[in-house]
Amino acid sequence: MNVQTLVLIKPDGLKKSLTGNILTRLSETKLEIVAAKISRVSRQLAEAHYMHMKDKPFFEDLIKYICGELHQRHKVMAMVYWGEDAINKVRALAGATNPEEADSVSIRGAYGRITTKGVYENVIHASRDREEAEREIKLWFSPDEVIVDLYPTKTVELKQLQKKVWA
Ligand code: 3AN
Repeated sequence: MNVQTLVLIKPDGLKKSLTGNILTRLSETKLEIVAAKISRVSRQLAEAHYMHMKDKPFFEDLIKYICGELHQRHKVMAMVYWGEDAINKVRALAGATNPEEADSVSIRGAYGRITTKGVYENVIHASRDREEAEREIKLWFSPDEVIVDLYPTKTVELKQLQKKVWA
């Protein structure tokens, strides 16, 4: 059965020019990329993404990390991978949360580190389960940015919408 999962290449991955390596590793899964973009990460988006971590002592560092404040790269690469068993396949390739404990050939094991301040710089995010994937995909992408219909949508009429277009 096809499922979808959110993948983020975090600011450390972008700063270390690991995008190509990570995408190559992810291509081993033979999953399809159905959405992709480079995204600025506002504090609001970061807090919503990591809302389940808000009571952790490292929450503030985690927010600074994903917002790019630790790497002077205020962006992430966000993607939706889609296909058979996508969540488990991507999580297996990503490796354990703690990069020191991650299998050394996993993405986090190969490229992640723990800083002297104790921040896990683990290069990549991958949704944990189907509920988390749905919440996260809806947070990072609008329906028209995804090329397959993943979740039900509705059409709303927006009046006086201001939108930037090419001049
Ligand atoms: P995962 O990203 O593997 O699903 P979560 O959801 O438990 O793991 O944690 C979210 C993020 O919080 C991790 N990717 C990592 O950046 C950070 N994190 C988790 N546990 C710790 C920890 N003990 N110390 C520092 N950072 C952590």
